[in-house]
Amino acid sequence: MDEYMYFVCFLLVLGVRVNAEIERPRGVSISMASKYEPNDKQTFQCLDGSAQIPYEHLNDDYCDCADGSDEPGTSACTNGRFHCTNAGYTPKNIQSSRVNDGVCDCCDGSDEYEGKIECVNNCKELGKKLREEQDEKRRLHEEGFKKREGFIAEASTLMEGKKLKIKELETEKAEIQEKLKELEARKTEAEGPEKEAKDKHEQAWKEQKDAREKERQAGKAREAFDDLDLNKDGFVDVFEIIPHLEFDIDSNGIVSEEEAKEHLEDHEKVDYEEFSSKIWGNIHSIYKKLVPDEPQQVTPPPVEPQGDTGVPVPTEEPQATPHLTPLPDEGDDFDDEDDEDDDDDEEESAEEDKMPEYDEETKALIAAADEARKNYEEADKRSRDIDGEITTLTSYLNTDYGKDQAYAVLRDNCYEYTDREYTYKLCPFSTASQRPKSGGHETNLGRWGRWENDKTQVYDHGQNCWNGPDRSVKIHITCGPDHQLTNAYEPSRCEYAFDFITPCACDQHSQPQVKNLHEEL
Ligand code: MAN
Repeated sequence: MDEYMYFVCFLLVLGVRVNAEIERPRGVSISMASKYEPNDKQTFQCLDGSAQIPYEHLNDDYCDCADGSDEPGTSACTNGRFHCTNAGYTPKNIQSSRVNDGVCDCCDGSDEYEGKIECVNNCKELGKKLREEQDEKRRLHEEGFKKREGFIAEASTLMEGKKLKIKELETEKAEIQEKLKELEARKTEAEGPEKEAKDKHEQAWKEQKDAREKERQAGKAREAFDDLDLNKDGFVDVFEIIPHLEFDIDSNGIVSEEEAKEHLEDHEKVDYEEFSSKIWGNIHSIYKKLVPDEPQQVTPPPVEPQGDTGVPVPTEEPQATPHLTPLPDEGDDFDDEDDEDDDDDEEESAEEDKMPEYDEETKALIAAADEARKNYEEADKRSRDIDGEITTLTSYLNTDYGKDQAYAVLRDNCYEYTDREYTYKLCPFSTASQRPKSGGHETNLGRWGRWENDKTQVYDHGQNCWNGPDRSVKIHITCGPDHQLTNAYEPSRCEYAFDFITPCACDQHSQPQVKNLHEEL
């Protein structure tokens, strides 16, 4: 036996696997193999440096190292790890306690070498399946990547179109501004004569109306004077005012002489001229006509029977005057005829108060001014609409649509996801919302805020949460074959998270890494 063969036999005794490539004790990965190479002194240094043990104590089913590194291939150390190579599939580290426990944990069956159970090596099949899955993922990614290229081109065309539109609108706006100046001048020009003609017409009508009103009031003053002048002496005096309870200033139920006098502007009596020019204007709104009533104790100063002079002279005894009561207020059934007369009067006066139509010349001036106003207002509205359109377009262009502007294609679209309770909606670069499945109001979860990183968006300042923050959403974006909201949840109250897949996220860097199908033996 040559020296090499002797060494191999020595290793086999220790449970060290030998192959053409790398020799290492059982349960050790290729990457760790160098740490397990025997040194000159044939010792092993525990990986945590806690001890140095003879090489033959490796995998001797007795735990020497505090970190369990001396027993990678047995279940002796509670904290040890066993490495399954799983050639053809993915390598795996399992807890040492699972070695030879009668359960197949590694697809290559290497963890059950004592034969408690016969493990079938199905790593190849698993590897095949995994490769197929990864191929499908790669295919979808490729598909997404191609779509993304298309979106980038689409976004670029879209942006160019919008920039062009802004230019067009700006040109139109400049033209309209010029036109507006001219239209405003024309409007002012037409409104001058229009105003003059209208004012003239209205002034004439007002004068007519005032004259009519004056006449009407004069008639009413005459009527009231005649009614008040009970003794028909051509004067209204204090004692003729007293029966009129509407002149009771302090509301004590009677009209005192002083109160009566106050209404007569401190005169004992007034003739018609004074009444109509000074008194009527003050009392017409409160005055009420007296009507016959049950006898009541109204006591004007007693007057003596007319003497030779014809002037009434006060007598010793009070004399009854006709018993009168003010006319009832509107709404009483009293004296319907009079009411009707009043109604007729009012209708007539309302009819008279209506301004007559403008004459033909004024009408033509108004029509011309209306036309000038209409033209100005239309142009002004267009100018304001243009401002609005430019603002919208500018905000569109100023939004960050991610690398290569690929995400711009998502704008103006909305995506929904429904769970047991809510339908969640995401309108990228605009809003996120939530609406109960059972019906009811939509709750605003946030408006477009910012990119937190190249695959996470934030929508914030949503509807305030009772006793909590304003609602907000984080959108976690991953590559997928189509734009789709795939999940929505609420990690903490009123703070939501959406999962969104889209080809826009299929950039080259995020291509799925093919999992290392370990070829090591
Ligand atoms: C609504 C929904 C929920 C949220 C509560 C907070 O019911 O918006 O998502 O947790 O309000 O009160």
